Amino acid sequence: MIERLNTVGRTTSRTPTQAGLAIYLSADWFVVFLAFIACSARAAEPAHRPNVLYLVADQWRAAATGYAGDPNVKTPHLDNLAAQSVNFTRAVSGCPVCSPHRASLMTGQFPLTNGVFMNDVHLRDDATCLAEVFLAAGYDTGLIGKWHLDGRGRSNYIPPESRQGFDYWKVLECTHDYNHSFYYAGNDPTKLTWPGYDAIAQTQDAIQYIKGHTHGDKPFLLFVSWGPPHNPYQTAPQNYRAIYEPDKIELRPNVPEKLHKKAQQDLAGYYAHCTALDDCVGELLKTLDDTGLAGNTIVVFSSDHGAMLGSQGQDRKQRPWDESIRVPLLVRYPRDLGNTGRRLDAPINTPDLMPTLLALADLKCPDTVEGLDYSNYIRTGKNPPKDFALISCPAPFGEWSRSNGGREFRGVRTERFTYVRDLNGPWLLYDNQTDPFQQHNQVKAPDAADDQKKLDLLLKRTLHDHHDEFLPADKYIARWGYKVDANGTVPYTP
Ligand SMILES: [Ca+2]
Repeated sequence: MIERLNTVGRTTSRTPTQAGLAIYLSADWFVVFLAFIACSARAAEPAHRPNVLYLVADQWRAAATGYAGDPNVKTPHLDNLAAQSVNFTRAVSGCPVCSPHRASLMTGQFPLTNGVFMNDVHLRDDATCLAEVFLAAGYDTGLIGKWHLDGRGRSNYIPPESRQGFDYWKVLECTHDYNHSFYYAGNDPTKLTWPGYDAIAQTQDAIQYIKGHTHGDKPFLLFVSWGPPHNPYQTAPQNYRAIYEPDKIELRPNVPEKLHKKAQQDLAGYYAHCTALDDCVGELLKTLDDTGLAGNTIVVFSSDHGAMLGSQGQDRKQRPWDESIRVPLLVRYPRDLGNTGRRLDAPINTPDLMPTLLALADLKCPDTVEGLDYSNYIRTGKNPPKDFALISCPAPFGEWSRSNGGREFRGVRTERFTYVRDLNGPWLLYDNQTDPFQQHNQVKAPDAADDQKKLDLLLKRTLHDHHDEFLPADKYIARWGYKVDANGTVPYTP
């Protein structure tokens, strides 16, 4: 068999005769030859390109997994996945709320660029999105579950021109009524119902999709976008709720005492959702094993944002504290990255996910993307393309309206520090190394003045680079023509 070369001069297939050929080469040339083969494994023909299975939960904070050290939650399948994955220990959701995360994930852009800096607004149909790049490269593309980028009613049918490159489509804009959950399939505007608990039904659908690609000549990009563990917290199937007793939940030390009882009750339900999803993850991974697709499939597990759940006396997300901004992020790709778990501690931000995934799949990144490619950092564990993540709330709304303490902010999360300004000036500074639960705000503390000065410069330089003027919310709302209610929220029909 003769080895073929593609246009960029890399090999496109490997044969047993290559090993025999090597015997005839000198030692130096043998090294070159091995490098050549290693290279060929990455530059496959479209038919040999990796599949991508992207699992995204809603409101699953980084701390709430067994592998991250949560003393309560049971996530054996994710723990097993983490042991085989690159684990980004400081993955950040830069604008930690639903639609902004999802828009940044799909476009590789920051929220003020793509316009989705609030929930329930429409991501422009002409945005250049991740799935469109995969589709153009010959992939089958699929989305099952939640979208939340249409902004024209949370139960409305979403037309094909607004699906941003997803072909297989079993989607609802947004619901958290997990046991009465609707969706639309493809181009049929008939509202359908997921039987039982929607995450389990959606997982079963994803399993069928994967099985349908066992012998296909086209690779797939499949997003499974679950609604849990987002509130309501007491709605997971009973067998999962039975695992967690509120009284026995150990709380993070930054939950004030007056909230202990509520936090324990919420967390018991939250963890029940997490364990239900963990079983879904287990079934999907088993399907990849059973179909023989595991080696050549990039599996990503992450969430759109975290959850405060009583920490700092706060609930929900949008806030700049770690419980809100930090998300799980596992990347497993056995063929290219091996099967040994590794921790990567440099922050990675939502806009970085698209360019990184495209690079792992050896696809060209569109020049509309603002995020950075972390694939080399994933491969080598060295030289991350940057060592901080920009965090922001361009417009407080909804569950973090002004009456509830909501405010515009910009900040940086480095491996060690969190530094945040609001419109009045420096607001928060934490040394997360000595103060992992962020209980001692060091803003204006004399001992921290040097650190604050450096972080302030880093933030200002970053905002300058992003052409982010850090204006009051109403300027951006007017610029994008959004209509908001008295609470600062874009109204929506459920
Ligand atoms: Ca969300």
